[in-house]
Amino acid sequence: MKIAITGLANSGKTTVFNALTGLNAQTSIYASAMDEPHVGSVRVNDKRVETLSGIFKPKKTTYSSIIYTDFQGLIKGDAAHNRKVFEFIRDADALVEVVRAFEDNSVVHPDNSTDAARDASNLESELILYDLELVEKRLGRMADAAKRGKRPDDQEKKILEKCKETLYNEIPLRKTQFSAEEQKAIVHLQFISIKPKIIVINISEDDIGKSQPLIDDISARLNFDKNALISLSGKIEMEIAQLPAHEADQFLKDMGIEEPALNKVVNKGYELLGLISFLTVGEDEVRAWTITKGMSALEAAGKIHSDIERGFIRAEVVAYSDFMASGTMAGVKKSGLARLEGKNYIVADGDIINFRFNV
Ligand SMILES: Nc1nc2c(ncn2[C@@H]2O[C@H](COP(=O)(O)OP(=O)(O)OP(=O)(O)O)[C@@H](O)[C@H]2O)c(=O)[nH]1
Ligand SMILES: [Mg+2]
Repeated sequence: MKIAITGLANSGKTTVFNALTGLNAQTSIYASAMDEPHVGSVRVNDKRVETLSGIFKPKKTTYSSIIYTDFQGLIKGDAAHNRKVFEFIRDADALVEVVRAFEDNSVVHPDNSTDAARDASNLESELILYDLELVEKRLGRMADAAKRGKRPDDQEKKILEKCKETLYNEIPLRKTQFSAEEQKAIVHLQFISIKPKIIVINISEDDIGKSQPLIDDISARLNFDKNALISLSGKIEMEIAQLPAHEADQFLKDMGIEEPALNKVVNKGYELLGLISFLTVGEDEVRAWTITKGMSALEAAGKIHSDIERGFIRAEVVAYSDFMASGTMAGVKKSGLARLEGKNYIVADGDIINFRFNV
């Protein structure tokens, strides 16, 4: 999964990037002008993988991972600049938008005052404007081609008109229902406002544990899903991410933080994108694989290797909880909790799968 961190200049994007990745990219009180995004890959903590690795003692243990990117800030009303920024994040699966709510006179706010709801609303408008430009360009090209005698693709045109109307009404495409067919027809356009978005409200450390009213206010004013709003102190979370694990735990407790930003963002990301994990175990490797909810056993097999998909015979499936109840594969089989499933079986989160295949 690829997550792009975005937001206005000086909102704390790089600080949050460091908090999420444990890296130490340069932050500054001035707007940065980096040419290339920061990129960091982070493993997705998964207790099940840890536990299974302890049991199977494999040569290798592999967690799922998330790639985070951090780039220049968006600028309100500067479509040319924003276009440049968006070009870098068009292949992201989801956006994490950092919105400043911390007060600090030494850090310049591009609009000269701290107002999280205003900023979040402005950012949403920039996403919408970018997509609208994209749709209009595409429709314009279709019209030109029609003039030259090329028959337009009616299906695509209809979907683009639907997108255009939505965007004109200042509604991001992520709030629109598209059929599977429609999605397929527009996926190549790589819209920005269609991507699932998590808003991170970057609060002052004094406001930790007190930000619910702010979250409620932003959610109401923007008509934005409360479930996809997270508040955290970027500065503190960045400090935590640099500490060794045992010290980090104590620090979190002292600060009254229930869960570090890292976990919150990953959990929300999985939830919004509808992702789940299945597991493979053995002496060689214990591994978590990330897939989309609703995928079949055959598609899951293809995630591992196209040969396994092609030569798919059966999937031996054991639910993680069933495995843990008996502790060994032999035990699970004896109690009849190991299932043989076919191609169309819908994989569940935590399934331990052994694919039988023949190529
Ligand atoms: N007090 C306080 N300062 C913060 C917080 N988060 C970031 N800052 C400070 O704000 C300044 C900007 O932070 P960055 O993380 O560099 O912001 P950015 O969004 O990456 O900025 P650009 O890349 O320039 O757009 C730095 O001096 C940070 O130390 C916070 O939660 N509290
Ligand atoms: Mg930065």
